[in-house]
Order: sequence, then structure tokens, then C-alpha cells
Amino acid sequence: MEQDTAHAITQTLQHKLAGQEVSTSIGVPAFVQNQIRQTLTEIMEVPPVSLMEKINAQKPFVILLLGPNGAGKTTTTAKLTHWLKQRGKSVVLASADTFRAGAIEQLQTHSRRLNARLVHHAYGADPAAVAFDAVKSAQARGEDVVLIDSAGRQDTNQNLLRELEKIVRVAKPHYKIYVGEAFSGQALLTQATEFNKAIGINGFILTKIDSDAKGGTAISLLHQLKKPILFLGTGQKYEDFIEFKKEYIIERVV
Ligand SMILES: Nc1nc2c(ncn2[C@@H]2O[C@H](COP(=O)(O)OP(=O)(O)OP(=O)(O)O)[C@@H](O)[C@H]2O)c(=O)[nH]1
Ligand SMILES: [Mg+2]
Repeated sequence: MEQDTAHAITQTLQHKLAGQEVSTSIGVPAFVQNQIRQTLTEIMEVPPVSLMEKINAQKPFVILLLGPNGAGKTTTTAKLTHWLKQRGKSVVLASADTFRAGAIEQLQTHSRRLNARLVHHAYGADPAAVAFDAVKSAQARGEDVVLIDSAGRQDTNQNLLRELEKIVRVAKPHYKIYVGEAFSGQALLTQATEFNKAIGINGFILTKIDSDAKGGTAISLLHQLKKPILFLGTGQKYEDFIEFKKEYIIERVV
């Protein structure tokens, strides 16, 4: 857990616990555990958001998925497609990673399996132009959601930030989701803060929670950036994707 968040938790707990009298019927361990749960709930409080409500209100609803190299953007784009299709939405995929070898084919495979239309250009093409074409064609065809899968780079590479800024300017996504690895802790906070400053992030999806010991990153992220976590990636399959609930993390921690 990030240091400031850990400090905020211990401070809050100290206020809640110091000088408290605990009845023997509850017992100290259960009392303390309850206070920890309550503290974590408060620390993780952010304004609630319903992605589906937003999608229903705007057609096509355009979502940009962004984040560092290998975080799981493309897999998450596919999982989100699956989730949306199960809920009766038509989905268009924009292959705005024209940088990494194999990126277009990777998304193409998902688009075939999931029966979602794919918009792509050649490698080296302008990612913003791909995103723009996807949005325009979705408008013309009356499709519900456009998911823009963007490229990753190591850390907060300036070229990538410029590329993402251009996608945002040109394709005007309604929602920008930062995809990060649940176990990357402080590195994720630092990167997400930088991406947020440069292009503005609306929410998060944390991947690979199946390989994270606890979920302290989720707590720190909510406490520090005050933006919602929408989903958690819990494995490599399309179904390994759950809507975020604070309780899920609290159960892992307490
Ligand atoms: N265990 C586990 N693996 C995941 C999860 N999400 C993604 N992965 C794996 O992480 C690896 C990278 O996933 P990609 O979706 O290609 O990541 P990316 O961010 O698109 O990568 P670049 O486009 O190269 O930046 C793949 O092997 C995925 O199967 C998850 O929730 N759990
Ligand atoms: Mg990718």
C-alpha cells in the first residue's frame, strides 16, 4: 500500500479505537476488525458511476483504453467487449496500436471470436485516424460502443502521451480508462497520476488481480486519485472479469 494511504488508515483507526470500551459480548478482535473494515470503506469512497447508464445515454459511446506496456489493455478490451455483448450492445473495436508487431492480429482474433466489428489501418499508421474512422463508421451504422485499444510503451513515454493526446483530440472519447496491473503498487500510482495530468482519466480497470497477494494497490489508487475502479481482471479468459466492489478488496485484506 502507498505510504500516504497507509498513514491515513492508521490515523483514522487510531481515532476510532483509542479509548474505546469494548463489550465482552463483541470482543476486541471482532471490534477491531469491524473498525478496519469501516475505515477501508471510507478510505476507498469515490463518487459512484454506472458505465452502462453512460453507454445508454450516448450512441456511440466511445471508450479509450490506455496504460503501460503489457498491462492487459488488449485483453481487457476483449473482456469488455464480451461483457457488453452479453448485455446486448453492439461493439466496434478500433485497433489504435499500430506500433507493436502483432497488435492488429491480436485484436482481430478477438473481434472474430466475439463477433465485434474491427476497424484497423496498417502498421505505422496514425492511431488517431484509426480511432476517428471507427467512431465515424459507428455513427453511420448506429452501433452502440466504440472501444479504442491503444499502444503501450515502457513507463510514461512522452511519445505515447503525445499519441494519446492526439487520439483524444481527434476521436473525442467519452470515457478514458486506465488499465493497470493490480500488483504494480507505487509504479501504477505514479504513472496513472502522470497520464491523468496529461490526458485526464475517468476510471480504472485493474488486471491480474489473480496474481496479486492482496489488493493494496486498489485501495491506494481510490484514496489518492479518487476515481472509480470499474472492473477487475481475474484471469486470462473473457469471463475472468468482474465488476469492482470495495467488499471484494476488503475481504482480501482483512
Ligand atoms: N493472469 C492474468 N493475465 C492477464 C490478465 N489480463 C491480461 N493478462 C495477460 O497479460 C498479458 C498481456 O496482455 P495484453 O492484453 O496483450 O496487454 P497490453 O496492455 O495490450 O500489451 P501491449 O499492447 O503490448 O502494451 C497477456 O498474456 C494476457 O493474457 C488478467 O486479468 N489476469
Ligand atoms: Mg495491446
